[in-house]
Amino acid sequence: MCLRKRNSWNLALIIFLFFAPLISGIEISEVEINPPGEDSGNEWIEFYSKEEVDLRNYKIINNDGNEIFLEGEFENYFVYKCETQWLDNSDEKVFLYENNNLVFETCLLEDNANDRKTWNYCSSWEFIEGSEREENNCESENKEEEESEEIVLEGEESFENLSVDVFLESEEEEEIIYLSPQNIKSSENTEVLFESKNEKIKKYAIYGFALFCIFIIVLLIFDRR
Ligand SMILES: [Ca+2]
Ligand SMILES: [Ca+2]
Ligand SMILES: [Ca+2]
Repeated sequence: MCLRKRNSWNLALIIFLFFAPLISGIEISEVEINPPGEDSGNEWIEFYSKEEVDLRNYKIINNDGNEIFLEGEFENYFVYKCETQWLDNSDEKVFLYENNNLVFETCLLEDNANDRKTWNYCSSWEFIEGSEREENNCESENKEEEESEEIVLEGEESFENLSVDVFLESEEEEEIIYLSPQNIKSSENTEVLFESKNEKIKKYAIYGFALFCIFIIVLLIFDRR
């Protein structure tokens, strides 16, 4: 029993160690490899994490294999300023490790612009205007938002058009119901049938009354005899 429990704990630990790097929430969100002017001391790497992260177990490695150990705690955005020239302006890449497990890596970076444009990560990497310690202003995400807004607006418009069409059609149908010759015919037919029924009832009443009178007369004749 005890052995089975220990095996279960070992299995859970193995699964956790296997998936731990995948469930790490921290990511490299922006990189400035070629800031305006002098690069040395002005390059920076922005990190993003929704949850609070202790950076003690994290390190970054560039494409030349140079390591920098991180420290401190942060939530949302954190920017690491390189003390020296650490990021090349071409054929560069930044790897993020937690306990020697690779948890994130950038695309291959190149920047010959020597301006405030930086590499931003959203659903993919984009070379756009920098947003240090702020949410990235990715064009792809803006497009997606605009497209989804357009779809919603189109949907609303088509629904409004549809509802107006249905309303108009229903109004037309109502008119047709009141004005159609068939309807007029059917109402006439109903009146004719109603009249003929009344006439029949009247006739039966007259016949009944006549028979009743004949019956009374016959009774009187037999009574006199
Ligand atoms: Ca550089
Ligand atoms: Ca520069
Ligand atoms: Ca940013």
